[in-house]
Amino acid sequence: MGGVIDASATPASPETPPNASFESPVPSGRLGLAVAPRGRAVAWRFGRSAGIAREDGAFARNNPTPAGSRVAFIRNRGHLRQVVSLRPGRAYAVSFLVAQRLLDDGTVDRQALQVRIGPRLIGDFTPASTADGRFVRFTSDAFTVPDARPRLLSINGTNRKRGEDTALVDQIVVTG
Ligand SMILES: [Ca+2]
Repeated sequence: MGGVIDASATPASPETPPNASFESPVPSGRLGLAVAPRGRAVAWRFGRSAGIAREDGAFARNNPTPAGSRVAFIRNRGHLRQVVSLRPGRAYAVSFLVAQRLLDDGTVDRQALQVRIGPRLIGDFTPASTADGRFVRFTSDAFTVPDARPRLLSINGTNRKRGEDTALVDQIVVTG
């Protein structure tokens, strides 16, 4: 399973899920992290080691936020999910901006992520570890669904190399 990473690709006719840029809520506190926030405006459901990071907070301050001032973080085996409605028979892909967390000492994390629609794997990749912490666009494998039933879109941390690993995600769109 692959998907491609291409910084120049612009998604065609994107469908944007609510809170796709993770601007809500604004994390408070010294760390600037909202761990597994809940609520209507949040739209996403997070596992307990995932949530929203403020641009000047502990997890995102060395990565230039590409859209707005907040991003999602997926630490270790954390995940985020949202139910999406898709039309049967149409070719879709999931696309988002992603970066490995750049730490204060200049080292870069190597979190690997899996992207799924329901149980189906549509992307399994390790985002590029960029020295300047910039985000690149990931686009999943194309997929179709057989019926109009709502489906769970999820991005899951794998923490394959163990230790401490965090990836940052922003601007999720479903193209089709
Ligand atoms: Ca954002």
